[in-house]
Amino acid sequence: MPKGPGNKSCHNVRTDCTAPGLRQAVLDNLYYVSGNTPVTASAQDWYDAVAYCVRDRMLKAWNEGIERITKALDLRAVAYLSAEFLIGPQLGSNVLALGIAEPLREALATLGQDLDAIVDGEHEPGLGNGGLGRLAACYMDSMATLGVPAIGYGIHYEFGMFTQTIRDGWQVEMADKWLRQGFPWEIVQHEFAVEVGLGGSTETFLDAGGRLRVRWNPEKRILAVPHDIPVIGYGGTFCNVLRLWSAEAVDAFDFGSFSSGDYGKAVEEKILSETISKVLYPNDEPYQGKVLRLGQQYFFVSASLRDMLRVQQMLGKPLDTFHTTFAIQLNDTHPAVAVAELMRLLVDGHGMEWERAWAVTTKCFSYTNHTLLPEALEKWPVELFGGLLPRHLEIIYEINRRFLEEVRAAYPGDEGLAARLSLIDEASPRSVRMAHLAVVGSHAVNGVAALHTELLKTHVMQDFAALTPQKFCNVTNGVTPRRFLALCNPRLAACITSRIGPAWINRFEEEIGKLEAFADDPGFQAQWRGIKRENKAALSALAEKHLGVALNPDAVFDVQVKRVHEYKRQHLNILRVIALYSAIKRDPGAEFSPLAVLFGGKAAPGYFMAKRVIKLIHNVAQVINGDPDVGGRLTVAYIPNFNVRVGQVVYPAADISQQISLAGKEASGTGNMKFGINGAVTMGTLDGANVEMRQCVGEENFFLFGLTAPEVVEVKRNGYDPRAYAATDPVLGQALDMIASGAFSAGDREIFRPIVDNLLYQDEYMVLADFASYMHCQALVMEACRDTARFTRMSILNVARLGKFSSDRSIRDYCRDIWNITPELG
Ligand code: AZC
Repeated sequence: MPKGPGNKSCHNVRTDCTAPGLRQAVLDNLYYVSGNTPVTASAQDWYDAVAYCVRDRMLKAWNEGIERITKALDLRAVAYLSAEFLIGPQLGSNVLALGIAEPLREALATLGQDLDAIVDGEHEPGLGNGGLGRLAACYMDSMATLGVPAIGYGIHYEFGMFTQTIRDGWQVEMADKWLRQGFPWEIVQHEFAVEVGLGGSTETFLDAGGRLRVRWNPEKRILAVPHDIPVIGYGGTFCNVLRLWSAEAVDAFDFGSFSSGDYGKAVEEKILSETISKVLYPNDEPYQGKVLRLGQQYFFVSASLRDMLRVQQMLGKPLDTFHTTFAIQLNDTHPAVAVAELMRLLVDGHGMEWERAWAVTTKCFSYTNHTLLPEALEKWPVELFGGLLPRHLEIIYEINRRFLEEVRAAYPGDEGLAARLSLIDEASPRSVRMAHLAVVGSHAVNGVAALHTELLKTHVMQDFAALTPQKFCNVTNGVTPRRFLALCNPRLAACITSRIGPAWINRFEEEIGKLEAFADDPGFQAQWRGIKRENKAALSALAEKHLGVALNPDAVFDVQVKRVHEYKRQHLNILRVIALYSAIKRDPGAEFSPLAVLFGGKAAPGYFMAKRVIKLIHNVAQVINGDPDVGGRLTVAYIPNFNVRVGQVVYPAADISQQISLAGKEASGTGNMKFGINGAVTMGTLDGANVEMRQCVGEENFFLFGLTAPEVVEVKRNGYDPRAYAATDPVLGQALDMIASGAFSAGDREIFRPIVDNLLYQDEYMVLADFASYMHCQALVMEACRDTARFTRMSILNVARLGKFSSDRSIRDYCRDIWNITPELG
């Protein structure tokens, strides 16, 4: 185990990491922080007491981290700008990083408390939608573990991702009041609050030197208050900060209005201002052009850049070396307005010449694209944009004017090209293309998997790639092996450590391959299977408790957890389940190895089709689980409110991981990696990072099906007709008929008609085209699962060969190829 601060013998109640020292610290916190004794303390009081005790032990590294960034003149830090950070529960991962689980467990046991129960009781901050937000959190973990100085900048949403409840099979959204009980991990830094302007107009004036300058007079000002969350690296010695901004009124209370009896008006300003950071927009891929959303984006970006400039000035460094202090990563286009804001701050705020400011800006920024779906690329109507950010619109026009001048010089006469590359889409309504702003304002642009980057270069951003090929590069996503193996799967982690030692935890790519030597060892295999079975039993117990569904731990656990979206094709999965059900019904006596098919994931509240798919899955589950002919051999369950915490129970329990998006649609996927490193074998298409995972694990250890990305294009070009597939494949035809005829809706033929009609007449994501191949693959999976030794070997090799998919490797790639930073800890 790593040396945490606790291995030093020290008797300070805030730093001592021995069991007696931790016990005293918890008791002190209980008494002095929550005003309780062990007799009166509630579960929440115990949690807080333990959390503050753990936080204290992070503060040495934390303070050193802040000093590092604000004192070292020659240091380049990453500023990771992201509208989402899905950080997950904090207590367990911080205890792991500090290496104090054992003494803390012992200390709590002497107080009659169970560490695991306290860890399980945490309400996680759901400050992200899905993959993009969780990736940002994995990267924060890896940067701290590798010793890359970094600040994560984002939004302190009062309400995070909604809580999903299920009523009669339908998704019902509830507000996520994650702050209701307080959040012990954050430190509010009022002294670093900054004012952010919105709206208003611009004017020109001559400065003292006689130069024409522009001034923005915002109509409104909002206070951005930083909330700092420590992100400690594994080993407990290096700590970065996640700085999340909340919006407050500059003047929270208008005494004049109050005195004249207008109580509403007295607090109006407060209410309006706080709206900015009130709630996370719950749409993942398709964006919504809402003015509040642009307000949120600008709010956190402006506050963050001003925070960075404050550091630059504190260091006493000139502004034109700003890029040597910060490498600013734009996580998708959500923070792309930063390009215009930095130009405004340098040019308007500090009187820098445009060319110099532009050179600094483009050396600072780099941009990660996370999607190939055209509807997900943000575009803001010019009128809306200019109403909220009039000065930024002018700056974007000027950036565009200069940029198009270069384009026209390089490709004279090609006006079509200029129109395609322009930062402004001239189609009605005229709008600002945020992805174009991000590309033009950055020195590097990356996709998140090899296939995705290739498709970006050859399709979505073809013209930019031709113009500036040197900007484009790939950084395949990764996940942190700390949270997604060491923490969430302690049994497997201990088993791995017993064979290859503990170095895999922070040297996953280098070490985990050593496991391969044991892939055929019968003793090791038996141990491996035993652990998987225990993990499945743990998930079954949860399903029984919360859903009343009994899952057989001896069944194959086949899982699809992710946002519900048509391109991810949960409906393909449920069609397969229906086909398997029909096969059992046709011949109930035939042999059928037990299979549990599990789903989980949230749908955007306004996404009609996705919500209906959730309902369909529930209805199918009800029929199948209750059918005596099936006799429990096939079970279907929907795990509600999928989030990081639930994921930590689900990934370790899966035998089969469903990664079945239509090829060319999923940028990378990261759930695929989380399942894989917990020993699940992937059943998937050649999409996103699946392609590279398959290369690593070997094709014999991956269940492949479906069209490839070029084949998808080809079939579409020739005129894709989904009905032809339904007509010629009786298994598919029957599955669709069953849904249409009301077999899963008590005879109601209307409720699922939109799904069936959409599949038959449109099927944009080609579910029907891939169905037969999926069914064939299913048969191969079942056959492989029956051969336990073979399947266990596949499972072990999936873990052993996925070293590349550690987010540590991704961060090293960013450091080397994009940020030009050398990690301090390897
Ligand atoms: C996701 C992509 O869909 C997924 O393929 C990728 O693995 C992940 O980003 C991380 O790169 N995109 C989103 O989650 N997008 C939003 C807006 O949430």
